[in-house]
Amino acid sequence: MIKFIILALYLIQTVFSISRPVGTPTVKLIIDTDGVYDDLRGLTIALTRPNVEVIAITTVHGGVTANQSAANVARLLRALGKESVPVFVGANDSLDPKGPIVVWEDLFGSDGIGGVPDVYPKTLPSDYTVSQKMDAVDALIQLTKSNNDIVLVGLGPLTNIAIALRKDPTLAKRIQKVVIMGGNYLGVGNSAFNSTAEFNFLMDPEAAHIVLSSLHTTIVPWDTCFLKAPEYNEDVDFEESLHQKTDLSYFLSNITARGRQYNKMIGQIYAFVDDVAVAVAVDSKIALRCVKLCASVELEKEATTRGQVTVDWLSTKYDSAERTFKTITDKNDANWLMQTFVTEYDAGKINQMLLEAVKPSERKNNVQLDNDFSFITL
Ligand SMILES: [Ca+2]
Repeated sequence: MIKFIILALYLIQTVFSISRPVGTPTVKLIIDTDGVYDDLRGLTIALTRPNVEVIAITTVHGGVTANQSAANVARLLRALGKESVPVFVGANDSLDPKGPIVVWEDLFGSDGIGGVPDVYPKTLPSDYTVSQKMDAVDALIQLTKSNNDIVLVGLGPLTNIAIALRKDPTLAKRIQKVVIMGGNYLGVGNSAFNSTAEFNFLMDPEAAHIVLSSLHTTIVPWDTCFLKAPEYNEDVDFEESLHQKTDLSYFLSNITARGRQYNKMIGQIYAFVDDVAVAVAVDSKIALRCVKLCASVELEKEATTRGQVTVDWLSTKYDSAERTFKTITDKNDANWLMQTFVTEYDAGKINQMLLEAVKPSERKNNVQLDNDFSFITL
């Protein structure tokens, strides 16, 4: 009998070691996104890596509304045959309400993904109705209760995450790690107004402030994306994954065409942005160099720096060795927690991840190209 039990245990262990290779543990992600074209390219990494389980995708206002973001995500999930991944719609405005979103159509197109609804896979009315009934905020709270090892990725304004933290402060303790694409640490901005602020943080500075004063996060700041792109461009073709002869590559090429053209017009490289945050969440070794700094967010409404990340470069607010605030006053005044800013990343590995994502031979469940597929050029 004992021999039989030992044999059974050995067989069970053998089966599990075959089905899950040693050294590739599953990373459980929840991704909060405003669903514009660069978000979708980043999402393809998470949705196609063999060691990654996307528990949910939550959507937020940003480049487009949270509802449009959900429809864009639904379209991507159809392209990948991943319709089983649940999508939850969240906040459609910032904590300090700013009213209806004016979509930056020159960059995003009318829908945030290039305004090409008729190219593969065509936009369907059902894209707008397939999201879950539960609100994104409640989904963040509930899903982190039923999964204790969630890595949360923020690719848009941090409104949903901030509301969730306010509603349930214990959320901060339940999340294993938070990776954010947003903010800056050198004052490099990417908005026409408040030009020292990064778009996601500027869209909801109060939300960014709540998140940064509640959690130690890993931030992929805009400065890194902007400043490192010309250097990495020497060795990596940021658009290589968009020029493969596959359905997903064509889709990503089409939805990014307008944005790439706009970038070209302003003399900017269409480099990796949201892709970096997703890749770092999937594999922390993607972050080649980081700097740990106590940081907060400028909230002054009339300031030209509203939305910019304020950085305590001299560590006057926080003792990094002791991981404590130096004075009670500082804690009460600002609560500047230490954040990890990614300052260099492995562009080659991210490119490889994207190539593997778009190549059918590298993944299962590939979908077939529509007969009426067309490649657009702007
Ligand atoms: Ca985004």
